[in-house]
Amino acid sequence: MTQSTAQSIEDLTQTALGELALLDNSDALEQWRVRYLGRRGGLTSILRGLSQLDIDQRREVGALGNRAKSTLEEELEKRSQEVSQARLAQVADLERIDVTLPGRPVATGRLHPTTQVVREITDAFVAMGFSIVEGPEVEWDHYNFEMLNIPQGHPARDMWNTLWVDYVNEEGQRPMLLRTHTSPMQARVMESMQPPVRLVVPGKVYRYEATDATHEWHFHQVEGLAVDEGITFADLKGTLYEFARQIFGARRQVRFRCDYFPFVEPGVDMSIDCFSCEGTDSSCRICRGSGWIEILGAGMVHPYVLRAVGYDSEKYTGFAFGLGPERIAMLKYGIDDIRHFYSNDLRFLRQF
Ligand code: 2NM
Repeated sequence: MTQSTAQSIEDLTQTALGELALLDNSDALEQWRVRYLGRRGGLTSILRGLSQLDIDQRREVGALGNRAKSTLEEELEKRSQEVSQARLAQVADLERIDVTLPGRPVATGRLHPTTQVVREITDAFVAMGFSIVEGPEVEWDHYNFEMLNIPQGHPARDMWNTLWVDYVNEEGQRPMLLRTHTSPMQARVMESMQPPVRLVVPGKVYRYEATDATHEWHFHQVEGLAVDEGITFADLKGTLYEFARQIFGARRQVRFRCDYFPFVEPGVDMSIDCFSCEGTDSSCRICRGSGWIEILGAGMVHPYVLRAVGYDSEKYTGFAFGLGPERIAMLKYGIDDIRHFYSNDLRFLRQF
């Protein structure tokens, strides 16, 4: 009995130590402790059996058992220390910062080239006392055409190939559209306040149009308006000349020529002298040898438009203008295809 109990203690000790060496975390160590040293553990069971033995054997085997218990406890303590040290080292390794490594670049976004140019343009007018106003992109025929002296059947409606919204009213008409210019907002503002008015309306506009290098079905406009007593064509010229110099540089010259827009009379277009060849290159890519680049349309607000919004056209006069930021950006940056703006090619966008 003594012999076999002593052997069990020895076997159990060897098995336990063998397992202990393989444990690498505190949960496993605790399970090991319960298995061998706990109240129902292997060693405890053996020692409980000692009561069956006579007093001498009990003393002898008891001493053996206690030594085994101490050995297991000491080894457990040692292994616990090793495991927690290893864990600390692991954490330290994970958290180690190599301050000599180069920083990782932070990927930031940027403003779309159209947005940048729209802001440059509106900034120039804000500096001259204009306010910025924005309006709806889905408009009524009423504001987009009727109020701007373009009634139904007017040949000038052909100038704007309109995208109509499917909505049909009680009279069987489709009165809703995607605005073809931003001027409907100017009609809305004039309708809601008396002069003096000085505002610019930047925003998206839409045309039912096949796309090519110089045409998109959606693009941007900045349209402007100044109405007050005594505003003359000289105010139009001075304002737009100053604008051209802000955007294209103080050396620029401007040229006005007659043009037609139904909401103005007289109407003009404005060109700047070619900043690329200064009129010296007959095969210039920018001005095509003419020496002039057309950058906007303008005119004196038609009396019909002033009357439509409820202004006294005998008392007030005004000038208005419209321009395309994409076209301005194409000229400024030498972009040869308007479709680059909205095809979301990062190789294009990252250049701005
Ligand atoms: C242009 C050219 C000429 C224009 C006119 C108006 C309004 F609302 F006052 F009648 N807004 N914008 C205008 C005039 C726009 O774009 C080429």
